[in-house]
Formats: sequence, C-alpha cells, structure tokens
Amino acid sequence: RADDGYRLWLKYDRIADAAPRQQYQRAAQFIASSGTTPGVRTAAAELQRGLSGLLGQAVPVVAAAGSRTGGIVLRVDAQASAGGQALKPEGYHIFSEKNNLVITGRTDRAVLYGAFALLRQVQTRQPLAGLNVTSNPRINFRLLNHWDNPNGTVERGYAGSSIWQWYELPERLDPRYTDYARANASIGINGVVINNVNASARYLSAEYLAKVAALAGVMRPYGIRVYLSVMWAAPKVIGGLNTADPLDPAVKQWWAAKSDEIYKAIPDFGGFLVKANSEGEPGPQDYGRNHADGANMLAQSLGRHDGVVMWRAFVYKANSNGDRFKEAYEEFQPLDGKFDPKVLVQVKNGPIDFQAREPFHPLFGAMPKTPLLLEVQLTQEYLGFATHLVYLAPLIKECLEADTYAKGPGSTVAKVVDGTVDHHELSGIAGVANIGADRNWTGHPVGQANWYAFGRLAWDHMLSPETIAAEWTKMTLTTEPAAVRTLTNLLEQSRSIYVRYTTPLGLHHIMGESIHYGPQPWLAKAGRPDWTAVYYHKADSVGLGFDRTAGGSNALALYKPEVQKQWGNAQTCPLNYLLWFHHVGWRQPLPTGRTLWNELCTRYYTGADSVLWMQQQWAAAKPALDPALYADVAARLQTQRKEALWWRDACVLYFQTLARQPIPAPLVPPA
Ligand code: GCW
Repeated sequence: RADDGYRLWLKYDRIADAAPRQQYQRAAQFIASSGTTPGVRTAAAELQRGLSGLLGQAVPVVAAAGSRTGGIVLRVDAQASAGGQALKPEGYHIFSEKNNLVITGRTDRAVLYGAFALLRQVQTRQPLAGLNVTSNPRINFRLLNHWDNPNGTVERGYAGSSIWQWYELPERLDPRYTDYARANASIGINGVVINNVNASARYLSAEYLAKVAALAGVMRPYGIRVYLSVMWAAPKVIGGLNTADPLDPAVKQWWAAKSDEIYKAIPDFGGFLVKANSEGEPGPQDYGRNHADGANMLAQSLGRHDGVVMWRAFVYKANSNGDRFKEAYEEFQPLDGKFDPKVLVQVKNGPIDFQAREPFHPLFGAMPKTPLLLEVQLTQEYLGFATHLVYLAPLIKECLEADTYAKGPGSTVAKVVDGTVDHHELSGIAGVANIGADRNWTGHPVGQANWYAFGRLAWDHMLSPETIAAEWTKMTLTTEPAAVRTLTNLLEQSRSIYVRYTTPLGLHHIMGESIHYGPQPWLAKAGRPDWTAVYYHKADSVGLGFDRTAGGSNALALYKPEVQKQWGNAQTCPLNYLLWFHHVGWRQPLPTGRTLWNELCTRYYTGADSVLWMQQQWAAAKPALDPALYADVAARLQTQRKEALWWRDACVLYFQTLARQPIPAPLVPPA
C-alpha cells in the first residue's frame, strides 16, 4: 500500500531479505521482562511490536528467560553500571549474557531508550551478535516546544492545525497522542511544552489543567513530562488580582497556589516556560523589575515540587536605536549569578531569529553561573516552510560545534549547554516543533528528518549529521545501499544550498514581511525598523552588509577575543559570516578571486541551479522509494526550484539597483 508517512521512522515492515531476517529471528525469539511498572511494560510492548513486524513472526513476552537463550532480557537495576562506570539515570547498556541480549539501566526510561536503540539496530540492519553498547544522554532536559494555541492554530506551523484536540479533552484521548509519545521516546525526547510561548492564560484554568493532566497521562509511560508556557499576567487575567508584580505578596501567593494545584493534578509536571517582555508580551519589567525577579519568583512558587523554570532570552525592544544583535545580551548578561538554581535561561541558537545561518548567540559562554538551554527551530519559519527540502542537522551542529572560547579553546556551545564547561547539573535543549495534524505530521516528508535529528542530537551532540541522516533514511525511506548514499548526501547538502539561493555570504532577515516567506530585500518600512530588510543588509551605493565591528555597532565585542579575531577582519572573515559583520564594497575583491558583487551573483545563481541537482538526486533514488512519497517530494522540489529562481532574481535585481553593475556574463546564458 502507499505509504502515507504516518508511521514516521517507526515503520517495522518485514525485512525482505531472508538471510538477515533469519539472523535477527535467531537473536530475538522472546522478550523476558519481569517488570510491572508502566515504563517497563511500554518497553516490552514497543520491542514486541517492532520486532514482530520486522521479523515477520510473533515474539512473545515472557516473565523470565529461565534457561532459554536467543532472546532479549529487560532489566531495571538501580545499581546498573557499564564498564565499571555508573550509568546516568536515563543511560542504557546493551550486552550479551548467556546467549541472550540484556537491555539494562537504572530506570524504566533507560530500558525504554535501550529498547528503541535495539530496534534501531535492526531497522538500520546492524548486527545484534556480540552487541555491547553503552549510551548516556549528554543533556538532561530534551524538549519539544509547541507553539500551539488554544484555538487549534499553530504559530509558524506549516503542517496543518495543532494535534491537540482541546475541545475533546479530557474525555477523548486521540490515539495520535500515543503515537506522538512513541515517536518522541524513540529518539530520547523526555519533555514537551505543549502550548505557545505567546501563551494564553486559559491553560492555567482548572478546566484546561484537567485537559493537560489527561495528556500527561498519555505521555507518562513513555518517560515524557509535560510543561506549560505561562502568560506572565495570568494572576490578573484569570486570578482577579490587579497586578502581576513579581514582588507583590499576593502575586507570589497566587503562583504558589497555582503550582500546588498543577502538581496535584500532574505529580510529574515538568515546569514553566516563559516569554516575558518580548514582542508585546507582559513581564516583570512592566513593574520595574527584571527578568531574574520574575524567573525567581516563579521558581520559588514551585517550592518543593520537582520542576524548573525556563525563561526565554528572546527579547528586543521596540524603537531601540541600537543593534538588535546586542539586546538580549545587554538585558541578560548582567543578571548572571542572580537566578534561582531552578531556572534555566533559554537562548536561541543565534542573536537575531532562526535565520538560515547565524553566528552563535553571544550569551553562550558569557553567563557561566547560569545554565543556558539552547533553543533551535525545527519548524521552518525562515527556511521555506513545508515546501523547501532543508535538513537542519548541519545548522544545529554548526551552532553546537562553535567555539565560545569561554574557558579557553574547546569551550563549544555544546559543552556550555551540556553543563561541562561550567559544571551545571541542569542542562537542556529545546526544538520548536514542526508537528501538526497533517497525516504525515510535518507537511514536508523530509521535515520528519528534522524532528528525528533534533532528538538524536539532544541525546548525543557528538553524532554527525551524516550518521543521523543515514539512520533516518534507512528507517523511513529505504535500506537500498546506493539510494541511502544518494539521499544522505542530498539531505546533507540541502541547507547550504538553501543559504546560497536565499541569504548567501552572511545576509540575513531579508524575507517577506511578517509571513517570513520569500524574498523582500527592498522592505524599508514595517511595524518597527528592526523588522525591515534594509535594517539588516544596509545596502547602499558603496556596498553591502552590517558593520558590527568597532567602527559600527560593535556587536563583535560581545564575543571573546579569539572569536573577534575570526570574524573581525573583513579580509579574513569566513565568507559565510562576512555580511553579518562587515559592510563590504561592491567592487571589493574576495578570497575567491571575485568581487563582492560577482561573488554574490555567483552564489545566487549556483544556489538556484543546485536545486536542479537536488531534483536529479531525488529522481535517482526513485526505484528504491515508495511511489506516493516519491511523487510528493518531487512535486515539492519543483516548487522549490521555482522559488529558488524567485529568490535569486528578486535579490540580484534589487541589489543591482544599488551596485549598478552587470550580472557576470557566464551566469546568464545568452538569450
Ligand atoms: O521567530 C519569531 C517568530 C514569532 C515567535 C517569536 C518567538 C512565538 O516570528 O512568531 O513567537 O520568534 O520566538 O517568540
């Protein structure tokens, strides 16, 4: 039957080749599990479901292996260790013992993650014999953030409406919630913030908390905790108070009572996410207080409950004459050391807003006393919605690998975030979800790869985008080796191609006003100056790019000297970041041997042509792909090609009005 994409990477179709199938059959004749907790029962059920499908035969679950061999044993053991090393609470160890494979860990969740790891081993056709794997997550809070609203819309969502059916809850539990939880657990995601950061106070009402509790009940056996985005002004909006001042005793009292009410309904509730004093949202500054005052009051309201506050640093003032690049830093960096131990400050990967390429956010490495939670965006707000094929692991990885030099070389963003640089116990990473009610969850079938890759990197940021792409391809699209190679390469190249035909050389924020789709580099007037395109590209008759050196906004000074050295000199700045930091003359020669203008044109033209290459690669894999899925992506690639030309022509022609130079001849074939 045609594959409608609903099953994501959890496909479990019978392995067609008899030889490997029989090998797996010999190693997985039964599942032994004595555990009766919901988490272990889930692990056994998932293994049974997956293996029965893949092996094409029933795999029974038994209470104990006894003298049987050739099976899989699940074992929760509070003392579990591997190679003499204690496991983290969620870490698992898979090894052979008396001709059985044992999946062990200190908690239910650990065993569940081990079960999915074993399934992945089979799905990607790796051997089971002699398996000995230990894996611990490097980051503790691995979260999806949903920007889902109570009315069923999803802010910046391109895959249909929200999957949460608020009206039906708490009575009816859509089976889709369980499949959602399964998918997340399979990649190690252990928390979900279910509502938009532009939050409605309604979620904190008793009526909605009952609905949230029902969802939490579905997530719990999969090791997933539920969190809420909260609206700062809730004590006024639904609490009947006349203030939301964090230092007001009645406000404190209201939040403490609200927290108690939530934990009564949801004992494993994860905590709060807050967007405050940002883009018109209310916050503590409305009362002359600062972000730490607000975050700490909420953290204290959690009191004895086991929860955290995630406070977003995505702030920039209306009518600021400065450089938006610097604003979050200026508001937050001075507060380092002032936050309650239960607070994480949540920072986007870059200083502006989820552009196709950004330098890492200067707060990373600059707040050693505060655990910083990295926020990346999986929904493709600035990356072509659900139309353009863009695999995001290279973007996320670029940020993770960037060196902040905070404690000398090697202080990468990844190590700041996982807590190793500054010895934090709390560590977190969040992906803004690209999930909606579309049958295939993500609209673009390859959007699924971004959900998958996020979870895998959140678990282990050392994995390579290539490894993850290959895994996903095998689990989701095909295991045919040549096609896997072609598709993995296609995925890997897709993001740099997108950058070339939209925002090459460090251009940023030149897309359509408010919709954030398509080109609009001429945009000069909008709700506020820092929503226009001209604010960011600064094109004039002399040249192009935002001078952020000492002669300009001096945003570069927010970084450590080593980083300033990399980006501070227009002659040596890597071309990918050039126009982020420098205003460069149109006729300025670049290390490629071309002038800036010629290089700009070359990137737009070759970028757009690379979409033809993408189409060819997809076509080359056709025999190995499901026909309906093939046609879906092929059609989206056609639109992508059309829109790459739109981007190219709009940008080149607009910038040409200022550069006043011809498009280099070789790029334009003679008419
Ligand atoms: O990227 C911008 C989006 C807003 C979003 C905001 C944020 C949820 O355009 O839609 O609001 O960021 O991250 O808060």
